[in-house]
Amino acid sequence: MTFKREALRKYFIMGSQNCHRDPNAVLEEALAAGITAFQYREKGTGSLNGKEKLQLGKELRECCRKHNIPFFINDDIELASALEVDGIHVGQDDMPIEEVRTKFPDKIIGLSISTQEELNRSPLDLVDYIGVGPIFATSTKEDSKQTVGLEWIHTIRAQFPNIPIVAIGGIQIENAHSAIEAGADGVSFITAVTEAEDIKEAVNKL
Ligand code: TZP
Ligand code: MG
Repeated sequence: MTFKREALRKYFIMGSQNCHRDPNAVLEEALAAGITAFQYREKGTGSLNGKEKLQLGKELRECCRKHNIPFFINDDIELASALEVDGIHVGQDDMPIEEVRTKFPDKIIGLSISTQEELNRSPLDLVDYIGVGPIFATSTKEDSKQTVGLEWIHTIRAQFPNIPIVAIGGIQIENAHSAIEAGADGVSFITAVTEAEDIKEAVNKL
C-alpha cells in the first residue's frame, strides 16, 4: 500500500488490553465511523502473547483490509510478515530504522520522536512519518516519557516543513484540533475511542 499522509488524520491505536469488550467489535465501529489508519499495539499489562496475539492480529488485519485502510503493527517485526502489515511503527528503543528499512523496503515505517536529540540522530529519510509526543498527559502507556506539549510540534514543523507528523498522547475530542493547528497532519489516540461511550460520535468529533 502506498503511503498517503492523509492516512494519519485519524489514526486509531489499540490492543486487547485497551478494550472492555471484543476488540474486533471496537475496531469495526471505529472503522465504520471513519478512522483513517489503525495500529495493533498489543502491549503492557493484560496483553496477549504468542498464538493469541497472532490470532487477534489476523482478525484485526482483516477488518482493516475490508475497509481498505492501512494496518500497522507496533514494534513486533516478526508479526509484520505473518500479518502482511502495511506498516510498522517503531520507538527509539526498538530495532534501528536502518534495519527495519532493509528488511521491509516497501512497507510504511513510522518512528516515535520525543526530543530534539532523538530528532537529530534519527535517519528521517528512511521513515514515512514520525509520531510526536506524548503531547498531553496520558496514563495509557506504562513507560510514557515526559509530555512535550504542542510547542514540540511547532518546533519540528519549523525544522521539517514537509515531514508527515502524527501527534500522540492524551489526544481527546477537546484538544485534537490544537495538534492540527500546531502543524500535525493527524492525531493518534487510544482511550479517546476505547473509553468512548459512543465510538461513532467520538471518531466524528475527533
Ligand atoms: N505513545 C506515546 S503516548 C501513548 C503511546 C502509545 C499512549 C496514547 O494513549 P492515549 O490514551 O491516546 O493517551
Ligand atoms: Mg516500541
